[in-house]
Amino acid sequence: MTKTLKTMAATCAVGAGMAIGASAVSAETWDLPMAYSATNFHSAVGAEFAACVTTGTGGALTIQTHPGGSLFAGAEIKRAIQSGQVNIGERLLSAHQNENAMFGFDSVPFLATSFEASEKLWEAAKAPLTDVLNAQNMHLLYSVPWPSQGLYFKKEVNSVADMKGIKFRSYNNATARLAELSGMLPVQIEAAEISQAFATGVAESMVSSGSTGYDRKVWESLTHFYDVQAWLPRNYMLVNMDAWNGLDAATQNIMNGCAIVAEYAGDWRSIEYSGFTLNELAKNGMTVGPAGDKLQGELKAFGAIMTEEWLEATGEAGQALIAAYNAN
Ligand code: PCA
Repeated sequence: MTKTLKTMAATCAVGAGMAIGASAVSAETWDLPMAYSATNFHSAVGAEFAACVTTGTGGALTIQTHPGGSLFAGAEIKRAIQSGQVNIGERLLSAHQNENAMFGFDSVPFLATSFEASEKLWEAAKAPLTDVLNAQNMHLLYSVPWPSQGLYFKKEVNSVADMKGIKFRSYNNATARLAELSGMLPVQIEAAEISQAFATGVAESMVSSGSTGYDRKVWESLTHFYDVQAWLPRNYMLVNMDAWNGLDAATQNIMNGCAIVAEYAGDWRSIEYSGFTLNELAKNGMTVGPAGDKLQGELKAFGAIMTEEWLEATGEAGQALIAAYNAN
């Protein structure tokens, strides 16, 4: 090696060493709490999103997911993000409808009952919801719907009269209100805890997707799933606004790119998981099918009441959202 080459090689080595040293100093890890089991499709999409950001930033920003409520229970995740206890997290926002009724737009019974309608509703809701989230010091990255919501019981149910007095597991205000209107007794329980709640008899019914029934193996305690297609609630990937503003533009771009891919992949997984999980419920011995006309009609009437109540609670913002949805 000539002297010049030797010098160049040494310079490169020092340069590379400095670069590695510099990125090691600035490398950060963000913990990402999630409420649902690691095998759930939302959690799988979140893990892929995290890997995308980690790879995309060359490890300068590593995102570490914590599924199953292991870092923060579902009910605590939103506050943890807002307050900066964590920089990023995923949450079902309809559970926070008591803070702002707009968070419940995705849980109005029979407003949007298919994946297609849910997508249309989301297009109409995205701008106003982003405003609400920004005002709460959060940046929205992406949102993915759950499959449509059906009713689980441990007996055959043909009408609302059959539901009277049943202990019902709720996950937000809308589910609790539906229970109340049907004469059931609501008790709010996170998905991570429901297998135990059903096994011990704390709850004996719920409204949820086939996905959550499958994730929590509810056939061990429950027998019937009525695919009433009431609504498709959504999960949201949220970043603390100060943490977001602290990122350089290149990192923000990578995160936004990964978020677009995650939302797209999540939409498809939700559709696929829907059919797969309903089959699995049946394979494991549950009676799976549509509700009878009487029950479906009675539930629709509750939907009309709850739509009125939601419009009353949201006022002009809710009216504008529905108008935008209908115009899409
Ligand atoms: N599963 C979640 C929310 C909606 C759903 O399908 C749950 O039951 O908690």
